[in-house]
Amino acid sequence: MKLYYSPGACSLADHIALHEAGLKFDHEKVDLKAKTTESGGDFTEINPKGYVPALEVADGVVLTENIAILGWIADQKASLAPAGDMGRYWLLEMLAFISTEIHKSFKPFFSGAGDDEKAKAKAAIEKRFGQIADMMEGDYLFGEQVSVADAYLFVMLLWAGKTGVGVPDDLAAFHERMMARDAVHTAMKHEGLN
Ligand SMILES: N[C@@H](CCC(=O)N[C@@H](CS)C(=O)NCC(=O)O)C(=O)O
Repeated sequence: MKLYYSPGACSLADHIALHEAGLKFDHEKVDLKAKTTESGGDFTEINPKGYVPALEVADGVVLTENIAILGWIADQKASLAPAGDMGRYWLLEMLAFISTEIHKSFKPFFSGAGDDEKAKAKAAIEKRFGQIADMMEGDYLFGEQVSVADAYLFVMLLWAGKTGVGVPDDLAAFHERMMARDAVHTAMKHEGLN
């Protein structure tokens, strides 16, 4: 199994989740501008969409999209999703919310947009952070057990720190809890982010 990633990008969520799941995997860094892999390969042959994350789960079987990859990782370790008949759907609901309402809203900060667009994005993300803080059921999104969605939310909070997006106190405390986890430390160290 191999994770294609870029340091500090959304692929960090998958990187953390793979460690939380205790899975063995290789990593390969991707140059997102050149669309090349660290070993000199053409990344668009791995993921024709040209973005990370991509997870090669078996020879020639490549899964892309955070929602799908994080869902797959949760299927490898049951505790990384909420329990019960509806657990899988609560997880998908949360991953979709983070992906479409938070992750994508950061685009103006990374695409050289003007101040107006950035201010609108900041307000939109802060509103969503307020909503997700209200959804937290305990130390983590679904209670006392970390889930793959927590890894995704953690990366969004890292980006908030870099872009000046405000974070409610509950999420700042969650960020600190996540920073203390071995899986987070290991993934960040590997990506050169410590
Ligand atoms: N729809 C994708 C988007 C992934 C994405 O936004 N990847 C960014 C890094 S966080 C990227 O690789 N951007 C480079 C590019 O699009 O060329 C997903 O949710 O996984």
